[in-house]
Amino acid sequence: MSEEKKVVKKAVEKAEKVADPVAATIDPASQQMIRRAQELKIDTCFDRAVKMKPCNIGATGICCKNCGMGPCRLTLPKDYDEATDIQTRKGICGASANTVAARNFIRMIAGGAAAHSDHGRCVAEVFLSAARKETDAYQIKDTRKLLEIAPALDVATTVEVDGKQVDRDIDEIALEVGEKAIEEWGKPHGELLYAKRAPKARYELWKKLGVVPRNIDREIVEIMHRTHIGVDQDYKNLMKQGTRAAIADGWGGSMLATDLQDVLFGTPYPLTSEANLGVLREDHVNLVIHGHEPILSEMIVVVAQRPEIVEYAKSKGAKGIQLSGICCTANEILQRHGVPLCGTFLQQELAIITGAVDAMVVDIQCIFQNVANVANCFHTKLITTHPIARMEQDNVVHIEFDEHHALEDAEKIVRLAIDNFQNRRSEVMIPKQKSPIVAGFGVESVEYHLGGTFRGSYYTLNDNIINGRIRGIGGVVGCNNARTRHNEGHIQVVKELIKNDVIVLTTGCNAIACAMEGLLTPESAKVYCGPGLAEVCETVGIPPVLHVGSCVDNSRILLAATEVVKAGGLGNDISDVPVAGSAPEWMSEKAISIGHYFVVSGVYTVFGVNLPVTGAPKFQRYLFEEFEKMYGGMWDLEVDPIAHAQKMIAHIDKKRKALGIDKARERVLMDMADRQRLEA
Ligand code: BF8
Repeated sequence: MSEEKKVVKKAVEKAEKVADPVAATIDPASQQMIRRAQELKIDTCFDRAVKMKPCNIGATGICCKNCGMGPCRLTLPKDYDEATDIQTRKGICGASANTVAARNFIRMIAGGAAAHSDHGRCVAEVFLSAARKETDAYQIKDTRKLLEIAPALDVATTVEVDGKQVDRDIDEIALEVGEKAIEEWGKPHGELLYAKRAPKARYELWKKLGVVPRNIDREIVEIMHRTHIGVDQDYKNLMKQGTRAAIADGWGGSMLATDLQDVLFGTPYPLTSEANLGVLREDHVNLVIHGHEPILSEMIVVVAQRPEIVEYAKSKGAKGIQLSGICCTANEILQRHGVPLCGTFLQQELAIITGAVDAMVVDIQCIFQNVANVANCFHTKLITTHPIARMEQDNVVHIEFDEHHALEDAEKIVRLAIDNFQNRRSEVMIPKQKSPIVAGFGVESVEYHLGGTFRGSYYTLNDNIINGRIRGIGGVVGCNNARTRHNEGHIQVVKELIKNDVIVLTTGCNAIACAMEGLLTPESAKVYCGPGLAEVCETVGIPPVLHVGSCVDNSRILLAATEVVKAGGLGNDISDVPVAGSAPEWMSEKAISIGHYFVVSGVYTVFGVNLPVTGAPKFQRYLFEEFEKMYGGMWDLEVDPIAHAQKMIAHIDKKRKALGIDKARERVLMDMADRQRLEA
């Protein structure tokens, strides 16, 4: 065979390689859609992951492409010797593997913090417009939450009149909150105001270590400066800046996004809904909302409920309008309106492959460019809406969304979806799988459910941790990753935790995975939990896995942990509490930023899949071991989901022992024979 023929044969073989649906995902609905895509010869991320092998040098964190002399690949030698590594393994400029891995790592933090924080900035701008009454579409809805966050932004809620303190005008407070909030991104002096929302001991530790952020943008910019060729060449100093930027994300941009969204759109309280591709309805106009900022999706929810719009849909032959969500926008409109979850990050192409999606509207983050190619194979209109997130394909419609005419823009989008209903051209195939869920927990509703209106604190949660019914708290979050079986890691980690009496707080795509698996129902407690957690869930009527929102809402987990500290009995800082974090299937830079702000807030945090640090063992040890000495929290990597959960449980037990509450749990876990012996 000629060389040319060999090349063509290889290319054909490569092109024909497709994913095994069962190996690709644990979800039967997704398996069905992957098969359907393959029949239709439409490639999905699952097929592309089979065809494209990852670069092992990049994946282990030791490829430097920060200047034009590289990329320099600092492959880990078989005879790696830490003593000589710094002299023998270096880039053209001399950068060591530790420097390269740390630079890459904090650039990921910068990317993630920028994404969350730019989202937060956009919300703050809309908030300010609403406070100034420049827009009718957005109003200050949750005044209770406004009054709660105002003091943290140094905004007074009362004013002195005739020697007495009286309530200040709510519009005035909102305006000042908006102005103060927006300053957090770029103020020239002072420090991030929300840093003081952390437990006092944590804030003081950050102060001592010099990592309290100055403002949000500055910390991100400084990462880009320090990682430029020839600037910071000390992995410890690089990580110090990575830490400052991560705190600016978790306790800054993300926390402000969550708070201001709650004030504008309402603080979530538990509600019921459904999850998975089966929420699409053949006889309805299906409009799928995908992305992250609720600024757009909130308006679509409003417009889609208007009677004249529903009538318009009926005039086109549909029975109504079915909204559903993908990715974190899904979590946002679920937690405030009960709009069902259509799927996770890896299901975005699969939703269109059902043939039932009349329009998919996207804003920012986690949107595959390939959704445009998939949409082109169907009648689906793909609509981009954000000036910073457009697509090159010709079939994409761009309707730029502007808060000043938000409702008009939303109406244009909904009508486009309705008008497209009659254009369905291929056979519709909607998987039947969907699971009932209870979602919409927040710091406030956890307090209500586990503390009651009488106490109004985290006392009951703490009490159940102290008496051992609840062993500890797991924050399990993050993405899906096409390099690992979709949802398998998420579900195995969460099931192992709840089986061992660890209550789980979840966000992001982990929350959607748990929803699809039926873990977000109070009934699941009886099936999957250990006896202690099952008893608490049954008594209080909550699921063992609490959906606390989207990825920016990981800030809710930080504040919940802070409330646990404040309620007393479990130490003085987050690092004392029996809590552990996890992202079993992470893939985004946002996940790295989240992981790092969990770690430096005092939480032991385990990631699955891989971490781009393993090519620089000394740097890896710094993150995995030495961070614990400084921050009380540290990174870890564990690919096996059961071992992953067990490591979290071991950490939780270590904290229980340090608090002197390990004995209480041994008592709780007496079996029936033990009890009978005692009674006798
Ligand atoms: O912000 S969990 S895949 S959707 S990055 Fe993206 Fe990851 Fe999903 Fe939400 Ni978060």
